Amino acid sequence: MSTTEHEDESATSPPRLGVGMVGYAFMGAAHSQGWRTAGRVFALPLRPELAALCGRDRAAVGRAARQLGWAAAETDWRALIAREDVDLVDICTPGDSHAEIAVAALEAGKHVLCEKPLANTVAEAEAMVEAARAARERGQLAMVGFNYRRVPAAAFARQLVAEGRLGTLRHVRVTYLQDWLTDPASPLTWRLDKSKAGSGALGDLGAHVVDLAQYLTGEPLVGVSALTETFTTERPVPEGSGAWLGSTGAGGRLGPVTVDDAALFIGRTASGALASFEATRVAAGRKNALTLELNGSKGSLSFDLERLNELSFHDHTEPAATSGFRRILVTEPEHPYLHAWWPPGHGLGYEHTFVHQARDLVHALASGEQPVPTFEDGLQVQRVLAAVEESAAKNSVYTPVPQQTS
Ligand code: SOE
Repeated sequence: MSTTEHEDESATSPPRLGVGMVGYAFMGAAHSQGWRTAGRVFALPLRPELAALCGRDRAAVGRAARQLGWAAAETDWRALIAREDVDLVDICTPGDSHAEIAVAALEAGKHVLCEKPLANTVAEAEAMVEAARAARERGQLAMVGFNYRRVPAAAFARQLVAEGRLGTLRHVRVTYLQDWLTDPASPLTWRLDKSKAGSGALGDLGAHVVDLAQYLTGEPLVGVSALTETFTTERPVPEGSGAWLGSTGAGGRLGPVTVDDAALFIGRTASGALASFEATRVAAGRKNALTLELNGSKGSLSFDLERLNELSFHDHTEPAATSGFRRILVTEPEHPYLHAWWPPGHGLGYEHTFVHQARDLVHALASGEQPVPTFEDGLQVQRVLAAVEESAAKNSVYTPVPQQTS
């Protein structure tokens, strides 16, 4: 890794930023990685300290704290946010507790990072935005964790769009495909329970791609039309919870799945580009396939999360005979975040997005500038998800009818 980030550092250590985190499963582990690593790679104006980790099970949270590098463990999130050594509360719990914890933490004077989706409902997200606005007046900051904005290739794609290299945008084409629910015997975890998760593939994966589409285009989605489906309506009730997607051994009892397995929707951006989205957790063979293509009057971009060090770019202003999609290896020091990492060609991965997220947030906290994505951005995504659900519920699908021959 490059040493240049550290060369400017003065001998004195930067002031500490005490982080307290609620939740320690998949996202908690990913955020921990970010907090642990950011200050070792980037020269940060504040020194993140992993002060305390919170979870309900005393033994399990103690084990997780030791494994993930947290100094202390708490079993009550209210005790966590009351701690004097915690300046920022990082929320990595299922969506049903985001609003309550975030609002309480902001009211207690803490900064907040909240994992996506911001909340389970628009009403909750609105309350969070209100609390964040009031806290902003007091100098506290809040950010939502859409980590894929921090893939260097995605951040670079945003730069190219903002510079006008694509011209007027016409198409936004996005998919986010996973397959961990393909097997009907896959257990009924919290991610399949509407009261906990808000929605299924829609909120879990669709939220990411809606945010990414809005971030890359710089425009909100202004209208959507959707189909959703739950292919497996009952699944075995799990006997224990697993570290990643909760897939530990399941018992014989079946319980109802109350969320979508898949969501398909189309939409329009504010400037009139047509957008299409597909989010599913039952696309056999697709592990974490987030693909994105933008087509504009001057060029196109395409990206695949399973090849996240690459970005394909077609410059339509070049002579037709030699133009075409070029693969850009996004590992140069000029690319976003890459100056602090490895020499060109030595790529990054999924976990680095959380390091970049922690880095950007620390810089914002030190400068007092509002970090992005804001809670307002999270609310906008939530509104799109709600519109998708409303459209799908109306099921306004037209049946092809044979032409009348007289
Ligand atoms: C599960 O589908 C999941 O962990 C999502 O919840 C994350 O947000 C995504 O980054 C990876 O997949």
